[in-house]
Amino acid sequence: MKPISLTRYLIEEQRAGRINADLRLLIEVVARACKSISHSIGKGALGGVLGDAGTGNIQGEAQKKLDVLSNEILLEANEWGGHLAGCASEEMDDPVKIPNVYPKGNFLLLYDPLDGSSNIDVNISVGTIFSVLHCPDGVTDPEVEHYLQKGSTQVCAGYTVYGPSTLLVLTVGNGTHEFTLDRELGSFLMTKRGMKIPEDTKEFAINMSNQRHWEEPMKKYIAELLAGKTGPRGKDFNMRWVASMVADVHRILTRGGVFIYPKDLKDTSKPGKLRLMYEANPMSFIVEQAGGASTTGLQRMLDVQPTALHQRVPVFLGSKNEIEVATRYHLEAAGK
Ligand code: AFP
Repeated sequence: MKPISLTRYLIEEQRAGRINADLRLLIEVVARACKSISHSIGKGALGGVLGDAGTGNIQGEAQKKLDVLSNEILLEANEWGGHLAGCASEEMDDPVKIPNVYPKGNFLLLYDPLDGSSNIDVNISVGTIFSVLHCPDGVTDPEVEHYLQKGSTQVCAGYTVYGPSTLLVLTVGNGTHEFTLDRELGSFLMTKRGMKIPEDTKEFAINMSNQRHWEEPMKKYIAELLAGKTGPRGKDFNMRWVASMVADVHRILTRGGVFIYPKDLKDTSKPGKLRLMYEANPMSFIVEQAGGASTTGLQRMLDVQPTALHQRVPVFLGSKNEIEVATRYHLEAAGK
């Protein structure tokens, strides 16, 4: 049977009353922008888009040309559509206001336009991550405070992986589904409905080079996995680390595993590397909708009350039973 298109899937979700027309059109606009990013990435060196932009973002990280380009593509595609009250990005210090010449909608869009961009110059998968929130009632010109909503209030979350094929993985709160870009047709077609993360796993993803900086419960958890069959867990574990969150999370959605970016003591001013609002929250919504779990090590990610737009957070996500063990060790160490 021919796979259904993203457009058909979204219309069916609208008919079932799970999304409204504005959210459907907003997702279509984001998907269209991602096709354009995929096209630019696909050109590689021939498109003159590789390398550094010579600028930095709010996190003090060097921006790649493709970070800047992807951000502009998403911004340009979304500001005139009439579905947004505002949007915010990893690459911009402050949220962007919708110009007055365009109609405004009542959704807020947050995104990381090109996650894993330090991989772009070596031709390894990168991606876009996005999260959609309601703009609070009565607010027409949203400020930062209006974006600071718990992840549990997200109405949609998704990511694309620009890899051997371009994939879009999406949830509107009714399961997590995968769409593959048909490059000839130019449309996303559903290739997996209702993705399910196995509850148990023998695979973990973590940047082991930070091991000496980790807190004790983290060291203990990973030491047990490394001990394999001869250790307390009684089974051998394998390790994978792409250093593109989208690719690591996609592997976990496909065959299980855990992805951990813990807090470490290398720079105590940073409670982790990853960003809550446009990395951890959308990924956590997607993972929970696929039967997995996601925590900060101490609490459910989607229950964290954000305090800043670019806030960092420790991330533990993936196969439920493993996340439960890692989280338990952290809670015990914290005396909870
Ligand atoms: P970049 O976008 O700077 O490449 O960072 C990618 C990322 O935020 C996430 O996608 C990876 O999982 C993680 O950082 C990789 O971190 P390490 O550089 O510590 O391996």
